[in-house]
Amino acid sequence: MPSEQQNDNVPKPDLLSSLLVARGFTEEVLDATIDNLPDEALFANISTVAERIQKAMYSNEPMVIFGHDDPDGITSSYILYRFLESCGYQKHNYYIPNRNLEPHGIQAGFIDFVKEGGYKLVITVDNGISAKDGVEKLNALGCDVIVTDHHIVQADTLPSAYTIMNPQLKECQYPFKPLAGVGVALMLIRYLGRVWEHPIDPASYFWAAVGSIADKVPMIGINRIIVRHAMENFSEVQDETVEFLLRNYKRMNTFTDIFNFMQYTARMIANGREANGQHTALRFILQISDAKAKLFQDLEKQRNVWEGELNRVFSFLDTLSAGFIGNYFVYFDDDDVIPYSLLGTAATYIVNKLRIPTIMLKHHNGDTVCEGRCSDGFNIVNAFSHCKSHLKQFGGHPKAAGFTMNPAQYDAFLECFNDYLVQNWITADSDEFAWEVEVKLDEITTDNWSRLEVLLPWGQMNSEPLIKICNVSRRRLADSLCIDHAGVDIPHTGTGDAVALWKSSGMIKVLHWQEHSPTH
Ligand SMILES: [Mn+2]
Repeated sequence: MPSEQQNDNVPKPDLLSSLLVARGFTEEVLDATIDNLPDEALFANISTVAERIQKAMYSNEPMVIFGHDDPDGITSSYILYRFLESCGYQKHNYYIPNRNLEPHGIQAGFIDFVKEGGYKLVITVDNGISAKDGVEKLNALGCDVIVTDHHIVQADTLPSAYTIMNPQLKECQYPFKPLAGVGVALMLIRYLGRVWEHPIDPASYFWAAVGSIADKVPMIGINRIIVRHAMENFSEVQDETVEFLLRNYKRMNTFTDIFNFMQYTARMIANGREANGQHTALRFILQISDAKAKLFQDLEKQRNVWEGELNRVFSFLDTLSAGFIGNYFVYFDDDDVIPYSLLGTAATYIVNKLRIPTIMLKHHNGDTVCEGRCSDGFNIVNAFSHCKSHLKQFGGHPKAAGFTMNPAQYDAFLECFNDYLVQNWITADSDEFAWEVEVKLDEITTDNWSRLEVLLPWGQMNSEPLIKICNVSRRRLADSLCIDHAGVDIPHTGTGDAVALWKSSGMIKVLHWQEHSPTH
């Protein structure tokens, strides 16, 4: 550190405390552990869920977990499947619908699967809360359906399921609502483990962390406790898949490395969609024999293709949004530039860039499909709810939602959506670089900088700290910290103020540079 010597006696500002204050966090937030988790019995209907699963297990009923083809859905399916297996269940299976082949929800392919397999019980994870028609069809086959989900509850599409576990249910007393689908699945197996006196695999927390990070849930409250627990106990996790993935991964020394590894795992299992309810990523995680390596190769190959696609789409979006001025962003992908499975990712990219509500639409299987994303200050699922008379089906969260609509409804929808925006979205002239803490360079020490790692995991409502470093030159900044090359370029001469993101215990990414005028 450059000025440490002359300033040895001057107390350094406590960056961490300043950030905690800026975020409205108390010290207790940082100290919370899984011992502080609320009682899962507070979930509405959870004892009914447990009794029905127990009945199925005791009478050896064929049962199937109906998941979802994203990392949240895959990890949800996995931890429930593994837990039941560890309890000695022998007749359970899973089905992961492929969004490229079938619309969202319980569709004909799955209903045939249940019929042919003679399944008497279906447990949905990370979906099902609006599968009214699908559940009706399954019931007609004599099959009970337990819905576990975290998406918003809509009265008119609520299924007549055997029972429903969802923190969003009005009658649900569980105090923390924004769990991921895998968070709900984790609370279910924690409850089952407790009432059946059967231990749950500690690796379940790792997978719950991966699914929660991937689903971009707010990284506060219970979500933070789950991920933090998984990070702090990472070295003790005994899991074939984690061990396998680590063999191909760099050394891990810090919590930032563990967090990055979780994100890497999420990106890996975001691939693998197959037909007939199969999924390469779930097969990879479940596989314990040599076949695991082959499945990993398949996923890796798909990830490379996917990342190539992603880069192509991102550079298209850069062109599309260059110089854009407006309150919100609508793009209809008439030319089929963006694959359906990347529509949500594309919308997120625009939101991060322009910080305005964004919807991306395209034709898909005869319908118009849409993915919407937004940042704080707007609620996209409420916007879709406002327009629901024009939609076939919609669902999601305040910051990420999607819908399906009859193409003929496009103009009417857009008018309705616009009405909602005009009334509910005020584009604040917000300073993009609203830093949380302002410091001078010599107030940063290795110590107070690396301590910020206790704020991990990053996510919605707890992002990487944004710090303004005043009156600094490029050389002095580079003497103290590594500068991430992906940030803005800082001139080699002169001084200025840097608005920078905390990237790791020794690294900074400068987002904005304000040069001091030379006359100063
Ligand atoms: Mn989810």
